[in-house]
Amino acid sequence: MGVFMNNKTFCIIKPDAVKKGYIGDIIKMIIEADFEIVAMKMTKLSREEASVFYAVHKEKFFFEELLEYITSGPIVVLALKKDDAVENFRALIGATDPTAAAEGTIRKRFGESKSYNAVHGSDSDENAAIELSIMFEHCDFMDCCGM
Ligand code: FUP
Repeated sequence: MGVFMNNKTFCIIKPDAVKKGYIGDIIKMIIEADFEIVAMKMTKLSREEASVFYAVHKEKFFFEELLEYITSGPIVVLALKKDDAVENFRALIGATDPTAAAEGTIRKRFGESKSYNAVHGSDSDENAAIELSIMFEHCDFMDCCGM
């Protein structure tokens, strides 16, 4: 194992999925895929927070649209635990473009387009650690206080 834990990942249930009432169905799929939820909250990102979170995409043509969208309404953020969490969660959510996502994936069921794709999942252990630290305080985690 490298410097980063490989048993945690970070998930966002994005504004489109929250607005359409999919929070419950998405969390059910996450639990049925044997992820443990170790932290969770509903929040709304400011433009500043979203710029920090999506800093890796700041040169991309879709950056402005991405900021508009992710700040457009409430989101649910989750810290998820499972062996090889990043890889397993990427498999559960499916391809970025929902039309290309495999059957049975979250994005196939609930995503609408490449931008409105229902959920985010970290793409590496390093980014999972960064994203979790941006969105949560250490004391938000169930396993930090032995529960
Ligand atoms: P993913 O890691 O699957 O979320 O996808 P990417 O890292 O390629 O994209 C990051 C975010 O940018 C995605 F949530 C969707 C958004 N995006 C767009 O809005 N338009 C695009 O053309 C590509 C990505």
